[in-house]
Amino acid sequence: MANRPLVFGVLNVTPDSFSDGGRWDSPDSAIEHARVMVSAGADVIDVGGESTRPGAARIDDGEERRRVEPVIRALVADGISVSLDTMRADTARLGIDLGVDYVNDVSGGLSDPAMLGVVSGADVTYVAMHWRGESDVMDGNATYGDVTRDVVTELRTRIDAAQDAGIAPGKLWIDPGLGFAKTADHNWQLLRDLDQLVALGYPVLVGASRKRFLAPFGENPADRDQATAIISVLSAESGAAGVRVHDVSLTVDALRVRRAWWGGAE
Ligand code: PMM
Repeated sequence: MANRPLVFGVLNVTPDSFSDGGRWDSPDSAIEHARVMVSAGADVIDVGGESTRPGAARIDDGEERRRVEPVIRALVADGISVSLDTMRADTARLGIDLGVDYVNDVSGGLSDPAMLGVVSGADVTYVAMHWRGESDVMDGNATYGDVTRDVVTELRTRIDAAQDAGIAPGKLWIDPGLGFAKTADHNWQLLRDLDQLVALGYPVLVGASRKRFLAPFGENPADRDQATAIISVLSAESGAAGVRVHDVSLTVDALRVRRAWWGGAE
């Protein structure tokens, strides 16, 4: 039986994320929500201080650090494994100093030229997501010959850049970047072909949770959690090492069903 993927609980400390914007933008409410996700079985909490929803404009980097710092401090003090979702090297450096285990960079090192160097000098795992430009332009970059082949090729260049910068192969994850410069059809094809990303030899993180391509299963983002949990199981079947989700409890439950299916003890 394949291993259970790690469950990354999404914690957007932002006023404007598409799926949960504004719900956890005070440190106390964010910390409380993270604890609830950990009780529900989250292995890692992915803290983000800047929205990457389509069309979003960038925020000031000081503002990003101000949003995430108190939350990371509290979660690390609780012994919770933290991933920091940032495209900025200075924010990553702060997270590293505070003790995060993962730096999750949706730009795969393309947004900030200092990022790979900052990460390579630290004892953290780097998640390189497939990306084709800032949120305000990405929808215009959703043109591919064959989306899986192109994403694999572009991720390979990010893997090479990470290794050239000194990031150890054992400290690198990759992510297809569902919804980032991708149409619904592109997302489904990437999910269908997930084994081709897994074949690159790095742990693969899948972030489908509540995204627009799941709109046929729920008009509002929070109504897409069942569809998300099913994708978590199907991703696990294709060899994903992690799933990034808003509703931790549904995904953990679905992964328990998968475990029982394969004869694992409950
Ligand atoms: N998606 C979002 C933000 N960060 N990080 C990774 N590694 N993969 C993703 O798919 C991803 C991400 C956008 O979703 P949100 O607004 O719900 O956080």
